[in-house]
Amino acid sequence: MAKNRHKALGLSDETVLEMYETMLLARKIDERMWLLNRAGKIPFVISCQGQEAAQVGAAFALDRTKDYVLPYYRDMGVVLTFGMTPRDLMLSAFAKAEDPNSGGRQMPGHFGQKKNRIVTGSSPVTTQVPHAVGIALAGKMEKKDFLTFVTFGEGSSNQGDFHEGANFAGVHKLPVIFMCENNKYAISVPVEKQLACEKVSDRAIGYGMPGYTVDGNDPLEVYKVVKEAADRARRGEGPTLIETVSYRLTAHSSDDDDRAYRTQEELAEAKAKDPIISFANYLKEVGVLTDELEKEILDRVMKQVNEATDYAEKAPYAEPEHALKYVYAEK
Ligand SMILES: Cc1ncc(C[n+]2csc(CCOP(=O)(O)OP(=O)(O)O)c2C)c(N)n1
Ligand SMILES: [Mg+2]
Repeated sequence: MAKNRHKALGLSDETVLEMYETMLLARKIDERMWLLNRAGKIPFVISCQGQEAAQVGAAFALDRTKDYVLPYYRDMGVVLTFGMTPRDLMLSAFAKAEDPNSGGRQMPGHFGQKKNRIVTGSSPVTTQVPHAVGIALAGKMEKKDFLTFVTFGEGSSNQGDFHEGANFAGVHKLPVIFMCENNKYAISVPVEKQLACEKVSDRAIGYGMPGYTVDGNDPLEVYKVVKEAADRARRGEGPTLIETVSYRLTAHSSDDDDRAYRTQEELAEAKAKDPIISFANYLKEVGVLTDELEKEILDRVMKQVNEATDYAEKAPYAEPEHALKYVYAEK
């Protein structure tokens, strides 16, 4: 039998199965969204596919009762772990009035849900980074017990917002975890044309914090490094920069044709390392997952995806005049 790595991290069999189910749920919601988009039922999709292990591994290492997350548009695995439901996500995809993220105003992927401490983001990439730093500063000043977790792509790590936020957090030793989800592309630009350094994590030294690069296809590796970063933050030792390396398995979005800039061979090679399949294989090797249980989980996931789709498709749109709500002061 293969080495049981999750026990060594203090993770129970139930917890790793829950991680697997959350990764699969994110994948199946995402796949359904592409079908709905191609059927002309929803306007836009931006995918988590290929990044579920990094997202779920990281989110499970945080405290879901008190930490704040500032996700970026691909982070379905993070928001599902923090309590957003498939129905919430589908309501957003269909842009319906009941969408908790923005009442159908924003494009999907602009996650925000106050009750689960998921902080809403803007469309310009990386603006969430200084927001995460500011929330961590406020928490420190008010002696509150939480950390902030912020994610962004490797392309976004070249924006000024990243460098300003990281420097400020390093100077003030703020409880922030910066996680760069390196998926090798920024739309059509490959990583070699984005970064002058070898790794995004090489930048950590410039901001006085530790930096780590881990396999983003392995949820347990990501869990381990994020857990250590969370422990450091809670001890008052400041921020950490983590880079998870994986691969974007879909086109940039439903409006992009990736055949114009990457080969089918490259994509097939990445698909052979699909994190959901490799995690299922690990769980089978250590005797936690059986074929029977795998089917049971898939059935449960698909039931949720179907129910969420039906509910959101039937749900009403917002009244047109609601577009002006929260724009002007109301008497
Ligand atoms: C400031 C800004 N510039 C450009 C864009 C357009 N844009 C949206 S996503 C994206 C690529 C970002 O790449 P990366 O950070 O690697 O994230 P990924 O999409 O690969 O996950 C760009 C250029 C934007 N939204 N905001
Ligand atoms: Mg990228």
